[in-house]
Amino acid sequence: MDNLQSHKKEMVGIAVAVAAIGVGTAYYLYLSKNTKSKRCLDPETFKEFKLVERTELSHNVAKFRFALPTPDSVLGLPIGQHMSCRGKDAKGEDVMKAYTPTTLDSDVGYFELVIKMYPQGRMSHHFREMREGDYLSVKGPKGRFKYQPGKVRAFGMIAGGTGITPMFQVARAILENSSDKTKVHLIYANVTYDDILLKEELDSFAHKFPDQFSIYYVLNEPPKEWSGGVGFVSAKMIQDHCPEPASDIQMLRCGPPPMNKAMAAHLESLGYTSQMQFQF
Ligand SMILES: Cc1cc2nc3c(=O)[nH]c(=O)nc-3n(C[C@H](O)[C@H](O)[C@H](O)COP(=O)(O)OP(=O)(O)OC[C@H]3O[C@@H](n4cnc5c(N)ncnc54)[C@H](O)[C@@H]3O)c2cc1C
Ligand SMILES: *[C@@H]1O[C@H](CO)[C@@H](O)[C@H](O)[C@H]1NC(C)=O
Ligand SMILES: CC(=O)N[C@H]1CO[C@H](CO)[C@@H](O)[C@@H]1O
Repeated sequence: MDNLQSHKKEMVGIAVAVAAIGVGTAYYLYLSKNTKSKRCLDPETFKEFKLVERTELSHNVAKFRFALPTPDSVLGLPIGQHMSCRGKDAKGEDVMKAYTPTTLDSDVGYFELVIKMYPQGRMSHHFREMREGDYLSVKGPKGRFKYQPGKVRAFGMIAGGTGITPMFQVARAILENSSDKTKVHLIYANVTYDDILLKEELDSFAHKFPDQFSIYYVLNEPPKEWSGGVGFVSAKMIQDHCPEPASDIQMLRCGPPPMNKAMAAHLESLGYTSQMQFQF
């Protein structure tokens, strides 16, 4: 009797243990499947993504939406990092350039690139020729920048032309997280008014988050009515529109090489140390 009882108990115990292991394993598989299969980028090999929608934003700028393999996939790109896109130039030769999506991993099932296509640009040619249904080769993530909420009190950002895309991504991540109080002060330089990318989105950030986000546009060739800056970004503009040098702020730069060089010199002259700066 006693033996039988304890035997029964033992059997129940084993059954419970087996069930627990089964549930645990299933849960583990479920978790790992859901985290692994959802991330699509691979730093070692190019992956192909299908262009599902192309929207012209101006005569030489278009927004490209690419589908991820499943509707619940996420790209898996850390905020502020970029990826390498590979294509063919006008001569049919391989070309590879860096791009930062304007979307985040909170956008599930797709990612978007906003691309400015230069008449003589090599990768520009590839994007100009891309049609819905075509595939783009992408590898990543790339880049040293890693955004962590609360690491700095404020960002100053100086962008030129398409250099806006990494800034946009960081700003979006901050502003869409209501518990992230980091401030963002952006200076955005371009040649003409029509060159300004993502203007509607940027203006809506400034409107929705007036205490957290500010933007100052600078144009080489401003329209007649213009309240922003004129010419190149000057040290005075940085002083007036960005946080003062301090150990808990960071200045981010992304623009064409001559502009980055000029901005680095301005920042140094204003007393920003190299630890307070980052170039994408
Ligand atoms: C981190 C990072 C993120 C980027 N994200 C984006 C993005 O989201 N969208 C995007 O469109 N680009 C982005 N770029 C720029 C992109 O990598 C390419 O430099 C750009 O698309 C031009 O490549 P291309 O091969 O067409 O031109 P190239 O063959 O390299 O250049 C051809 C001609 O275009 C001119 N040109 C090239 N780049 C510029 C420029 N920036 N300003 C003015 N003239 C230029 C050159 O003077 C040259 O005459 C990013 C760059 C970096 C470093
Ligand atoms: C939002 O911000 C808080 C506080 O800064 C941070 O702890 C949290 O990880 C952020 N959430 C996301 C999704 O990044
Ligand atoms: C794409 C584009 O127009 N880029 C320009 C925007 O303005 C900055 C600053 O004037 C230039 O350096 C970029 O080349």
